[in-house]
This record gives sequence, C-alpha cells and structure tokens, in this order.
Amino acid sequence: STAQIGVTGLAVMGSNLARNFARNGFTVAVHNRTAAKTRALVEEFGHEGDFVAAESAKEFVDALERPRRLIVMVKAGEPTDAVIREFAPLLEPGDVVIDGGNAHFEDTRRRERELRERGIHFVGVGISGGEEGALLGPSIMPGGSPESYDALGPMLERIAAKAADGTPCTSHVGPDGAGHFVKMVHNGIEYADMQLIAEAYHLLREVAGYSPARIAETFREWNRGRLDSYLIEITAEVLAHVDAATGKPFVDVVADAAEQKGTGRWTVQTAMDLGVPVSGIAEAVFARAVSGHAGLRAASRGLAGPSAQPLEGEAADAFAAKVEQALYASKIVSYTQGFHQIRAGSEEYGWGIDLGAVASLWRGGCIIRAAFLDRIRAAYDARPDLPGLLADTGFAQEIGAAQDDWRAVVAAAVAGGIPVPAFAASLAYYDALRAERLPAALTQGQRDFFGAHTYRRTDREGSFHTLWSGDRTEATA
Ligand code: NBP
Repeated sequence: STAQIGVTGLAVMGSNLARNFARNGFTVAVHNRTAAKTRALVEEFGHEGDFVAAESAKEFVDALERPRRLIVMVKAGEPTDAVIREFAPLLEPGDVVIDGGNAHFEDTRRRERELRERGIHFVGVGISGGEEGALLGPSIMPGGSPESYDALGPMLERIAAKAADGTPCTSHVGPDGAGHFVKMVHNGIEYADMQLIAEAYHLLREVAGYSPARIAETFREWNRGRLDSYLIEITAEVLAHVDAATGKPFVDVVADAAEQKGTGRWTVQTAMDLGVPVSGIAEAVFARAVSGHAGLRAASRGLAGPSAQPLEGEAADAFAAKVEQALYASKIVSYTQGFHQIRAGSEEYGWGIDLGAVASLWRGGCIIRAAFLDRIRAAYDARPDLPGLLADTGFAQEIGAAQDDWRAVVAAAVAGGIPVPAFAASLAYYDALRAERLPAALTQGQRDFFGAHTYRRTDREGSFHTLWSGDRTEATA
C-alpha cells in the first residue's frame, strides 16, 4: 500500500483530479468500473507523476495507505450509491470516503450517517471549476467531520486553486452535507450571474443597438473594473467569436434554448423549504425554462408589444454605462440572497458555516470567481453576524449610488418590451427590504378573513382574529 490517495471514476473530472494530485507529488491509485479507462489514463499521463493502476476494487483498496482516502468521482445519484455499496465492505474504521460528484446534500447527509455507523468518514465535497479546474486547481468545498479534514485538508489545499493573495481556495465548510450545500448555492449564484449578464447583453443589443462585437468590447472594459470576474471575461470571448461556417456572430447562430442539469433548481427548491427569498436565482432558473418552451414561444410570437427604436451615439453609450450600474447592483442582490440561503441552511442543519470563509474559497478556481468576493469576505470577517450583505455599509453605499441608474434600466426594459426578470426581481427585492411598510399587512387581513388565520398587531402583543362574518369585532386568538 503506497498510494496516499485514490480516485475511482475516471471520466473527465476524475482523471483530471487524479492528475492534479499526481502533478503535486502525491502517489495516486486510480480505478474505474471499465478498466480500459484506467489503463488509458496511465498510458497517456503516467509520466506526470506516480500512479498505481488498479483493475479491481480490492486491488484499489489494497493500494491505499491507512487510513485510506478514496475519492469517488462517478455520476451523481444511484451510481454513487452503487460504488459506496461496492467499497464499504472492503474498508476499515477510520478510512475516509470522499464524494467529489455533484450530489444533493440530502443524499450526502444520508450517506454520511450510514457510513458513520461503520466508523467510516464520509466527506461530501463540492468541486467547482469544470474540467480545467479539476486539473489546474479547482475551488473545493469539503463537508464531513473535522477529523476527516485533518486527514484530507492538507492534500486538498495543495491541489486547490490559489486566490490572488496565495490562500488555497478550500477549507472545511462544516459537517456532513455542508460542502455539497454550499456547492449547490454556488451553482445557484452562477445561474443568477449568467442570467444577469445575459439580460445586460440583451439590453445593450436591443436598447443601445450595439453589435455583439461592440458588446464584447464593453464587457472587456467592465472586466477591468468592479465587475472583474471569470464569467464577464468568458462572456466577452463568446460574444467576440464569429461562426466559421456562416461568418455571423457565433451568438446569432446558437439555438436560444438554455439547458440545465439541475443544481439551480435544487437551490430554489431548497430555498423554498427554508423560506429564503432567492428571487434572482429563481428567475434565472425560470428564464432557462421559458427559453426551452419552443412551441409556446412560437405560438406567442404575434402578441402585441411596444414599438421602440434603438438609441444612437452618446445616448446609447450613456445607457450602456447605466446597464453596468444595474448589473453590479443586481449582482450584489444575488450574492446577498445566496449567502442568506447558506446562513439559513447552516442554522437549519447546525453546520456552523463561516460565511467569510465561503466567500474566500470562491475567490479562485470556481465559475463565480470574482474580485467582488474579496469584499464579501471582508464584510463577513468584519462582522460575522451581519444580517445580510446589504447591511454592510460599503455595499449599501454602492447599491445606493447605483439605484437611480438601475431603475432607469429596468424602466427602459419595460418600455422597450425586453424581458429582464433577474434585474427586475433584484430591484424589487431591494425595494422590499427598504420599505417602511409592506402590503403583507393586507395579506394577513385577507388570510384572517377567509381562513381565520389570525394576525398580529403593530401596537399590542398577541394574536387576533376579526369576526368578519359577524359583527366585525376583534377577538384575542
Ligand atoms: P460522469 O458524470 O459522466 O460519470 C462517468 C463516470 O461514472 C465513469 O467513470 C463511469 O464509469 C462511472 N459510473 C457510472 Br456512469 N455508473 C457507475 C456505476 N454504477 N458504478 C461505477 N462507476 C460508474 O463523469 P464526470 O463528468 O467526470 O463527472 C463526475 C462527477 O463530477 C459527477 O458527479 C459530476 O456531476 C461532477 N462534476 C462535474 C463537473 C464537470 O464540469 N463535468 C464539474 C463539477 C462536478 P465507466 O467508465 O465504467 O462508465
């Protein structure tokens, strides 16, 4: 037994992760259900480091130093359970099984409980950064017991991305499903970020009348400022790309039906259960769904809309500057909502998640990496009990300075008939939080009227019910 770590499941993610460990000086045992893939990996990349190719599960487990550390990198869901069922009988108390797939955190909680009964540590790890991240340094979000992190953390810190200040983009997130929960919310925020960028593009195209090439230039410029992020950077690349076959902008030849694998949906479903308003993320998930209903869209194409001419010259450029403000303000809102969800999950499941540490490990390697995350980390480090990001003075000032332009952009979108569900929902959230009084008071009155659901008063303690179908006097409930 010579390998410090093992990887089973050698599709693109598992292979690249195994190579990343090997390139960092670890001896890596590799295994795959279909053994040909194991052989192919070692043949092609064996020169990169020390690999131990294992054909059978038993050989794989025997190759690992104790306590064993084995990473499962197979398709999420039933395949992960199948692999655990296969390996668990071969393991001993103290061994650490790491699931690096995109598992639902509830599955991770169940698996952790089941393996804990046998003395085996189960670590659900969220990994972001795609194929390239897995190879060159991903952002890694490990859950599981603190002891398991002692055994695993230093190795993860070696292979993880490093933030600009050199800090590894990984740290122990919290027990059992905490890592996969945080990865789920990461993906939800990713959906919101992508949708906001898409809406900004749509507005620049239709309202400002910019070409895709011009919009690419605009995004490049924004990427040098406070919006500096991986997603803005790649957006510029995609928009500047020209289709070789037709000579048209690439974005104009791609079918406009967005697909999804489900982590955005999980984020929203979980937020619903926790009662956390993640309206920006929800609108992003729904926007993809709307785009995919081709029949409904075709049947609706004749519906009436406003007639609007694109802006020109300086007016167009002035509008583009406002879109930057709207995008930044909406982005603050989606991170505010995402961090709220992590806080709520942490409270619900007793995870004790450090929100500043989460912002820190998203600074490199992952899809939502952005300069902005340094500021979020600083806000939570300064005040760990911050009720929300908008309660941070710095963010409050910035969003306050952006709000006039933000409203102007949403108003222009409405007037021009451009759908901006995420911009508009983010602004509505901001205004709802700001409001002195919300119409929720009326909602409570209605609920009491038809269902005797009772209400509380602003001036006295207790629950009350008005006898709506009687003499309308008020009773203490
Ligand atoms: P896939 O999700 O495509 O899974 C393929 C791997 O699962 C192969 O090694 C396959 O073995 C193995 N497998 C399956 Br399918 N069923 C199995 C079973 N019953 N028993 C044993 N092995 C089984 O691979 P991936 O795209 O590399 O992703 C791996 C994980 O990482 C997934 O959970 C994914 O969601 C997650 N993830 C992916 C990305 C990304 O950018 N792709 C990013 C972050 C996380 P075989 O070779 O014998 O068929």
